[in-house]
Amino acid sequence: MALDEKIITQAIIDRYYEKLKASLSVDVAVVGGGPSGLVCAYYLVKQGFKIALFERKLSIGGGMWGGGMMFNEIVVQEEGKKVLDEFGIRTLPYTQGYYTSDSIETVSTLCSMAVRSGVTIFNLMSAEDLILRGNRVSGLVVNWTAVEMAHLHVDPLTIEAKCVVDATGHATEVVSILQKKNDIKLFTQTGKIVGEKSLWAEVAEKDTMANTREVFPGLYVCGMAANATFGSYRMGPIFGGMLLSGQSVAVLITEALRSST
Ligand code: 48F
Repeated sequence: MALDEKIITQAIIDRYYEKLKASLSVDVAVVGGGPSGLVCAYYLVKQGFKIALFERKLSIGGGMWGGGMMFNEIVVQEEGKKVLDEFGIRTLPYTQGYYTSDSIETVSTLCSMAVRSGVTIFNLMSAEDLILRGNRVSGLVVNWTAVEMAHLHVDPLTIEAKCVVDATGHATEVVSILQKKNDIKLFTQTGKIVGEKSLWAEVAEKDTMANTREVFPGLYVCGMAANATFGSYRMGPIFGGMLLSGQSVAVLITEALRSST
């Protein structure tokens, strides 16, 4: 059989458009494909929700690939290890209560399990705005990262969503956009983004769980974005909190979506 370039091109376009059209209205739109966003998307899709995840970069995995300072190993505690176990990711005990795992195995498995469970991931797409209906976030505004990088004057498209998750890490981008563009009050102490503090692993890991929550009607934060929004410390290359935060925000959203139907 002779290969036909037109069919190859058509196949890519048709299949991509199928994915895109099927994602124009979702239960949850997750922004950011780092560890917390991937774990969140995985647990939500397992509950039967329709999930699309938008990642600015070409690669999924956020800050996890590089472990700590490009040493591609990550550290998790007992609770974080349980999440890795659920994904079938191998860990090695290091010393009492500390485990390590290969960051490449971890990212690639989180990503693979999320996609194979039904999460639709759009890489190379950035969330540049939100849709607000009254006092509630009801969708995302997305554009190609290439448009953003080239500063092209090209209008975005929209994704309708019952809930949006900001899993954008340190930059807490989605919440920042919401705050910048609208005269709103967040569910933080100050009503604004409180901002990230310097590194303190012990407190940061604990705080991540408490800070994983709804920050405005319809908008949730998880992972490092949760600590940046609510004003806690960074934790450095220990990842249990990121994994548990993704799991925890999925539980919160599941409860919220189930109780609203
Ligand atoms: O930074 P990131 O890995 O977030 P996380 O899940 O994990 C944080 C850890 O990696 C580490 C840490 C804890 O040990 O401190 O930093 O909280 O992943 C965030 C992803 O979001 C993407 C970004 O490219 C990255 O892959 N992202 C950020 N802004 C946008 C975005 C945006 N506006 N649209 C789409 N993707």
